[in-house]
Amino acid sequence: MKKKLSATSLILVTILSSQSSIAATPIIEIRIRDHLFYPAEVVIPANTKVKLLLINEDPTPEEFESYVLNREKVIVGNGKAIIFVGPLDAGEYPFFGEFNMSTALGKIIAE
Ligand SMILES: [Cu+2]
Repeated sequence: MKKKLSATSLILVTILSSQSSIAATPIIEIRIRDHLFYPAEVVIPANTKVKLLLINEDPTPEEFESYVLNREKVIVGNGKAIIFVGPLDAGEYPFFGEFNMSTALGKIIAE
């Protein structure tokens, strides 16, 4: 006869499996300096949710924006911001700094 999991062990399994998925989110650091992104090209694993940590080293604010990623977020001068992207299909996803569109250009490459 199939043994039923007790309520406690079921909860335990759920917590453990959620713990492992939270811990596995890769963090990618992108710095803004002199109205440029460093790195400007970010390679991430496809089909994986990642956390972008944007660090603005300029004293002026910048707005991280991407139409294809459907993301838009202001990073204050000398501030930080977090943006989650993905899971993405393999491909290229351009982003830009709306306050400095002629220089602040980058892309995420999911492979
Ligand atoms: Cu915008």
